[in-house]
Amino acid sequence: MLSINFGNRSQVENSRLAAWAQPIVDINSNQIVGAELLARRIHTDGTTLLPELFLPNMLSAPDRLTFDAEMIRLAADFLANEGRDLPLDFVSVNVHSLHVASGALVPIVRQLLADSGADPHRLMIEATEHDDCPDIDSWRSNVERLKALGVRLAIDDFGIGYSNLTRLLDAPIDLVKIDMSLIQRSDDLRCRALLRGLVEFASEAQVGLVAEGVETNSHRSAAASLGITAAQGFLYGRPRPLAMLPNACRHNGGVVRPSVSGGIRVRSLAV
Ligand code: G
Ligand code: MN
Repeated sequence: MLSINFGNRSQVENSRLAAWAQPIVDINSNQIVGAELLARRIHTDGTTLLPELFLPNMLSAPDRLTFDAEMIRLAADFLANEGRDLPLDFVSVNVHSLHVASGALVPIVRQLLADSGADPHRLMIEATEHDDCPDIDSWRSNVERLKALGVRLAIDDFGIGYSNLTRLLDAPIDLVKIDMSLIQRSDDLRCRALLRGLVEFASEAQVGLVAEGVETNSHRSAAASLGITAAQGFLYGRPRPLAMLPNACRHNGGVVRPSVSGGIRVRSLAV
């Protein structure tokens, strides 16, 4: 049985970083097409600590950069080893937008790709919209430098926080992940109109879209009827230890059975 809590400071000190993964599925076939890695810390006593505990302590830029690099290393190592032959289009990892805009991630990603031998195209960098990113010119040029390494770029949590339309327009983004707050109110006519515009933009700009926070069949069908082709959320599966992802991709040909109680069942997927 997985035991999870928010822990305390001394638990964080006696713990190691681990990656968990949440599937991203094709909204029509329910096939797993990608996975987002999410940070956890595993205490020496086996308890899993959630990022709400350890991430807020780490918002200063150098610590956060090291943290982002460690998560990218876990993703790259997975892609080069257990994930090498899985039919996954990408594995994504969250980074602070400021580290994209500053260029600080470029040498790190280059080095981690070289160290691991991972296929760069299968690594998706998610720049979160929780963080301000005031300098559009350096955003564009450093997104281009990252893309020159062969990796793909996603905008995460689009629609909340510091979402900035010029960031979409000015840089060669591959994927937009639409924040769950928009997906979960997509029966609201004005919200649907906004999402229709985003779908039209994505088709014109050849950018992929993921509906985040799909928890119910009505979230799923609203997103599908708008033309959003990929989804992520509790309907398909909660985050699970990364070691369980290969089984999830192989089980039933990688087709997830949507379930309001959580999609993938832990017990059927022994680590
Ligand atoms: O900001 P980002 O989109 O990277 O956050 C992913 C977070 O969203 C994870 O902590 C994950 O557990 C959570 N999450 C994923 N799917 C759902 C969902 O369907 N509903 C809710 N409420 N949270 C979700
Ligand atoms: Mn994310």
